[in-house]
Amino acid sequence: MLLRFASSGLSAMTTHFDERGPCAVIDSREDVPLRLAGHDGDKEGNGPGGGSKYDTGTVTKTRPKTKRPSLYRVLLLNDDYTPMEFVVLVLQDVFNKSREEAMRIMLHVHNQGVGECGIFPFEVAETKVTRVMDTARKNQHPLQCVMEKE
Ligand code: TYC
Repeated sequence: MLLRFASSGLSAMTTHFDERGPCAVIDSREDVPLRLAGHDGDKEGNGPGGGSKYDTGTVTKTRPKTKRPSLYRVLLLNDDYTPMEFVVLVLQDVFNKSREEAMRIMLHVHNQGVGECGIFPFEVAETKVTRVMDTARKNQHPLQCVMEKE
């Protein structure tokens, strides 16, 4: 985001002056690095915000870097023994699917061998896989659930 403010009437800000008068206003309330736009320094030693002839009097605000979490696809695998109804109930319970959607996914897995239950951040995917596997083991079904990086 580009910040450009007049120097008057902004009491919470500090104003930088050079030979041309007020040229930059810095928000002193935030711990965010600020630099003058339009020039990142050069071999003459005019660093960012250093007051070279390239100064535009505009301040840029560097955003803290944010990373989106990696996503993981949770897959259900077919087998010959787990009852269809059990798979449908697991899809409804663990993946919050409607009865109709759960039935559709179960039949897809039954016919194709594998099917997607959802895509989630790592820890959510891991928890769902664990819930499916624990429920299957407790009920002595060989149902398998895995996750893969999207
Ligand atoms: N193939 C199983 C059956 O015929 C049903 C089933 C569907 C099992 C999906 C696992 O992930 C699965 N009883």
